[in-house]
Amino acid sequence: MPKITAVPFPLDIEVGSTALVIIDMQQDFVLPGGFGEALGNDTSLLLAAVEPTARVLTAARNAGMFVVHTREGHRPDLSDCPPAKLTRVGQTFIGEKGPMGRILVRGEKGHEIVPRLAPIAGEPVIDKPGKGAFHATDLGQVLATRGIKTLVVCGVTLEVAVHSTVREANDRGYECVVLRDCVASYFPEFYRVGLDMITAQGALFGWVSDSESFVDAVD
Ligand code: C5J
Repeated sequence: MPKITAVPFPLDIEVGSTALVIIDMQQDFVLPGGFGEALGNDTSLLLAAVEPTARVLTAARNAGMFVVHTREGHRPDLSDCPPAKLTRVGQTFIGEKGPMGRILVRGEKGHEIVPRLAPIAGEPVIDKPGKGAFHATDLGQVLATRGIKTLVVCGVTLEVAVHSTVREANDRGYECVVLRDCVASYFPEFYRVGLDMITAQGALFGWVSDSESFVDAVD
């Protein structure tokens, strides 16, 4: 069984019961003109995670590993958007028109996954209205149907959607491995602490590894 080098200790990852989960690598977060930039952030910090994730995605596909993508966004009428998300100062532009279409709205260009990581046939895309990928989605059902026990997690942002999803998954009994160069934050401090929080106290929420170790493990 492949073993991946990780902190706080190496972990077995059986290809057949492991899924690569790529979280919210959407144009709205990663490229200028979307949600991330509207919040006042430097989106280039997130773009840096795309190439390492592309290498991981290729390795996972070559190994025959199950791949799942998620997207954060809302129905065009915003009926699935919690009122607080619409009214909190700083986020009131959800649903407004930007250069990539209506911000965080399904069907708009900004809502799409960046072309470099575009899903292919057989890779489910989970549309989620929240930060965590299990909340109000069928992700649990999709993973259970495939007998998945371990999640290798990439995506953005580390402290928001990645952390929310890893915590939800950990509570549901999944082993989670976050790949440090395949996740990103708009805030360097959140990136550092976010990774430490996952592995603290003997893998409180899971493990942290990197793209090279993943590729070596499944090669
Ligand atoms: C944020 C996300 N950062 N997908 N969403 O609001 O991490």
